[in-house]
Amino acid sequence: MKNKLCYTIKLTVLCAAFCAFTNVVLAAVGPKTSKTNKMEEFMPPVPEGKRWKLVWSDEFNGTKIDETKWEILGDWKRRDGYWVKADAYLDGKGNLVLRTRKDNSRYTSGAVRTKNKFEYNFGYWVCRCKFPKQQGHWPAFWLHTDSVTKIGDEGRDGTEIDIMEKPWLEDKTTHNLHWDGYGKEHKHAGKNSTIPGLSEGFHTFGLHWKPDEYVFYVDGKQMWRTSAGGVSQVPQFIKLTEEIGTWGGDIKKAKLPDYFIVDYVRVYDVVDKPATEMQNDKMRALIRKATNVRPSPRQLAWQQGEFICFIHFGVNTFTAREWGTGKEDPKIFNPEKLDTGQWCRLMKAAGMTQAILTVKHHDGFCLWQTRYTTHSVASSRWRNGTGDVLRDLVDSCKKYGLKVGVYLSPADLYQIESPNGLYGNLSKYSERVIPRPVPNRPFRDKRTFKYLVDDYNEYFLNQLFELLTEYGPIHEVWFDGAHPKRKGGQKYTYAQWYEMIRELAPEAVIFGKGPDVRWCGNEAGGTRAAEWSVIPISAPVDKFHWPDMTARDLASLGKLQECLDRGGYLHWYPAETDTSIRRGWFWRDEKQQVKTTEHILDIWYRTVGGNTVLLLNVPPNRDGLFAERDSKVLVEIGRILRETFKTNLAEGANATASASRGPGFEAASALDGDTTTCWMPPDWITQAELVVTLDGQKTFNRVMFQEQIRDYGQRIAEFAVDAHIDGKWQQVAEGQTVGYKRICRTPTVTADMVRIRIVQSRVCPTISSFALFYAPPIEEIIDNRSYN
Ligand code: FUL
Repeated sequence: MKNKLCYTIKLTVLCAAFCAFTNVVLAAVGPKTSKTNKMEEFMPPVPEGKRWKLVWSDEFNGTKIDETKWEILGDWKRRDGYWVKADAYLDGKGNLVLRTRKDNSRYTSGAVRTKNKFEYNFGYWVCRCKFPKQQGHWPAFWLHTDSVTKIGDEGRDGTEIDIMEKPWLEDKTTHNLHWDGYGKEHKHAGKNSTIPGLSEGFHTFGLHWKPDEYVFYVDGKQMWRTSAGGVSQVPQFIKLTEEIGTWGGDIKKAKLPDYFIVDYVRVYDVVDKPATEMQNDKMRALIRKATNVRPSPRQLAWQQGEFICFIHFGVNTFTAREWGTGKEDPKIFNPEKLDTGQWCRLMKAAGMTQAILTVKHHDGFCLWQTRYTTHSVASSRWRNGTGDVLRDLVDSCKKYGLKVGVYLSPADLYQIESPNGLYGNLSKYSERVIPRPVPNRPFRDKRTFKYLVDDYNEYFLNQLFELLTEYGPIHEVWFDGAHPKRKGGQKYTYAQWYEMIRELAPEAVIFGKGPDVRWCGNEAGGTRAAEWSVIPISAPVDKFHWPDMTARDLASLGKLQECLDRGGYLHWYPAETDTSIRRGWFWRDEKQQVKTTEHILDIWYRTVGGNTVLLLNVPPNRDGLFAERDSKVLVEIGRILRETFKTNLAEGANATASASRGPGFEAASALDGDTTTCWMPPDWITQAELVVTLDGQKTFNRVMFQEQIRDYGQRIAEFAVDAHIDGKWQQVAEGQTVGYKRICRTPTVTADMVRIRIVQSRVCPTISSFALFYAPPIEEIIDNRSYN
């Protein structure tokens, strides 16, 4: 099916906050119709130690389509008919009806989709439905995403996945995949299946979407396995549609109205079985091992920073490029009004705690007064070559109480492209002293290092020495893995870099290509439902190469065991999520898209409230200032976050628990304001409840809690939050991991008690802090732009 229509995206912030990507679902699932209950539901096989977990569903109970889940499409032309909102409705008996009818001279039908409301990748997607009886139109259950139109990388960056289409009246259906757009590059794969009895009664159509394969099922029977298109890796939304067109026959011959009836749509994901189901010694030993992995003090301090500012600045700012060439004339760098004080005031206003500056991006231009190349601020017109952006920034950061980090790109196009460039120049490795002395530029720090290195690694280490001894303390060193170009088989002597960083900047975490902080895996601000900080690595820390880790499941017990079985290790490796406030990392012009306050806040909740640190890039403009639109967003998010988190509504509350391991670990420890103390049940009580009795009725929509990771590691694997409303418990949120911090966005409710139900944990859970907040509503926005 080809969908060439373009829609305006209506992004309802509150709705997105409750539904999209978060793990928050409302508990109020009404009674199921008896026809559904009688069905023994088929689920595809999963590996040992795993089970299916329902992550999203609609049973279509009630009388009105749930618009927090579905967008009803219409009214507009579609193929040979029209999609009309009135043709999509619930029948009050537990079914969605998509009706096809004649309306004067035109033919109309119904269609719904979950775009911006539920988008997900992988898992088991199933719909139970009954077919229309007439020709000229056909029903479809399919998955879609805008990026189907992206050319290149086949369907990995988005595939139209038609789980079911039935353009025939006979007992036949078709499954199809479309990728690389709908134009010249369009690619397709498909399979028809004949199934006796298909046209009568209800049938289920399922897709098991795995990272490397699609498996299509009808009534639990496997119909087609394929990895055509390379398998989509991106989140996609659901569509249920009725299509009017000649592929389905002649609509003029149809007796209308005709009905496509859908009993339910359910989406499941694979999760670990609860540890209680795996009592064996091996599993317990694994779980013990995993919870014994703890953060280092520098990792913990970094995590507590929560919200960091990334600052992409350099020659690209003046050329409007994302990646430079290395051939830029340094004279173009001239940010005449550069004011790092302004940057810092805005970072503070936003609630950020640290700044990370691209002191050298891939183009090789250096923003500090380095001794080791002239391709730097020293050759620019800015302050007649005497300026030093990093110096200004560290001075301002000191004044405003912000920490500093440096992004030093290992890739270096200037050193690649220049005739005497050091990168990949095939120089011999020999013992050299770092830092190499330079006439008239003495170092105050007299420490030296001896390393066996080639020219480029010496250059890199010399620069690290300058950065870490003359601008410190440096709290993060950011190593990017990108390579715009390679030359001479250049290798990086990472082990020496790390050793020198540890010696010169013991508080600094090493990001990315390094042992302390992992890249979350995307640049759009997304986080995993299960964001574990204990990660399996295939070699010891000092031998491991730190590849990008982008899989959805990095660290389930299954993954940990798999790695250990192959002789691997477990390592505390928490995630940092980098994203840019603008479309692109560098400032380009004032036409460049700036994300909205609502969008940044949404990302903030997912990242800071989802066990990662948020690294939000704010690129200065050619004047050397944060631009006006970016500044407004920073001030706004800071204001809203302060307003939201100023009053903890669990102040004065009491706590009890279903179990606790004794003195010092009682429920009250979760409320004492000290994150080093915690509530903790005895070992192997993996399911437990913490009940917080509030000081009266409180109205809230944010539930925040933390694990005591410093001493006990990360343990909670699945939880739910209930609110006691009008004398009854009602579930308001659920999720998987907690780790350093989880913030659940819930509907606004008034309750006198709140309960955290730990459904699954490693050894036993810990909760070191619990708080409730009320976030004032943000106006609905209409946003029809696409993001990075
Ligand atoms: C990427 C780089 O190539 C981009 O230019 C940017 O610096 C981003 C944060 O990391 O890998």
